[in-house]
Amino acid sequence: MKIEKVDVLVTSPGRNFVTLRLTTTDGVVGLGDATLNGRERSVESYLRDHVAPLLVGREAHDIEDTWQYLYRGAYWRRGPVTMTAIAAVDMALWDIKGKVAGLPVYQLLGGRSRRGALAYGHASGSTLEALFDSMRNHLDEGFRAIRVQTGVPGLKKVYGVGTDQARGQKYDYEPAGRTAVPVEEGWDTGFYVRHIAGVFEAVRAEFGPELPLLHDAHHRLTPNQAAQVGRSLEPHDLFWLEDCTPAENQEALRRVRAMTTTPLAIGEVLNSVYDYQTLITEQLIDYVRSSVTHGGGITAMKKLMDFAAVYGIKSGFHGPTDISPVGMAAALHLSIALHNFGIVEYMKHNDTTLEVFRTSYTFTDGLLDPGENPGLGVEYDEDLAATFPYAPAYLPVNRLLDGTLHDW
Ligand code: CS2
Ligand code: MG
Repeated sequence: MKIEKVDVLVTSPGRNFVTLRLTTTDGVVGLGDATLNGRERSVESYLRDHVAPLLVGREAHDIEDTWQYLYRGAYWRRGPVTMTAIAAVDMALWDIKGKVAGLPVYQLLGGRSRRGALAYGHASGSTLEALFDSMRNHLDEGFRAIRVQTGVPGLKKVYGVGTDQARGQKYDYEPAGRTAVPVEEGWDTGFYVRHIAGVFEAVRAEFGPELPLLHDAHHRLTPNQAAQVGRSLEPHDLFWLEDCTPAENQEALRRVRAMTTTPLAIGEVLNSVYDYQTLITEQLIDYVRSSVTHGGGITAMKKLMDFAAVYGIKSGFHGPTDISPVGMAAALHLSIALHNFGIVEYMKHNDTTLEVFRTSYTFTDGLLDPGENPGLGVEYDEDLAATFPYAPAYLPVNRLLDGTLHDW
């Protein structure tokens, strides 16, 4: 069974997505997610101009060899564009293999290790009152673990804090702004460091000691600041503190790790096992945050998680709305199969996205399940998708209040 046709579909049903569709000589269709938020066209070109011509005529069943062919064969390795493109091919081939076998992909990865994958939702509010409202909405929706982000006094807007919604309304936001150039936000780490422990103290007082709480610091802290924040959060027993320092410096985590027992998660901007080598062998983190979409696909993420398992490190795959439902499904098949699963992020896609991408995964009592459909279990409505044309959108840029460009 050969790969016969390669389509790269760039559309915007609810937000921008890049979808790879492979069709085999037997007419089996496989889907892969190739969305790289704010840099969508680069992956589209990589796939269309440099990968598609190499795929036509290849054996569709040879997933490992195709992965190595695209990774080693290209000479140029790693990086978000390359790894997202390879991931999309990998996912589509697993989708095809599952459909041919008549099995959901998780069965091909070793079968089920748990009843469902614990998912965390995103609660946020510009004030404590709005945050509590958002948390109650999430609890009502069935979430059993919640990420908490808030406004910071003195700062106009903070990334990851959605527009406050009245109780009962759907909480939804698209972090990428549809503007010609990125929106710029102002930041002061001191304001944040002085504020954050009080937020979690108030949350624990309101919601009790048991609810798993997560928090994302978005690469904004120095190792010392991260250690200080981690220590100040210890009494509030976080499930994890995410991306406390810029992720590319693995050694920075040594100091943070030595100073605090708050569990650490890192990696949504990392895309290969080599980015984790020090983090894993020195046990500097507790959770791997990469997505299947940006981490080279199911094949690569399974190997990364098997390496992490040796050191007792668990998965916490990135699952924001800029991972398409295809990427989300791939993450769920892997999450159900892995022994060292920890948690998975789940920012529900909006209705428009879910009309175009028809999914078979379910969310019940706080647990996600990939479903039993053969393959990844996602169908793409090309005609409907074509009615939502791509429009450039950017993530915001973060500057200190004096104008210096800052990490985020
Ligand atoms: C965030 C994301 O989900 C998360 O933890 O960090 O909002 C992230 O910034 C975006 O997915 C980037 O595209
Ligand atoms: Mg994050």
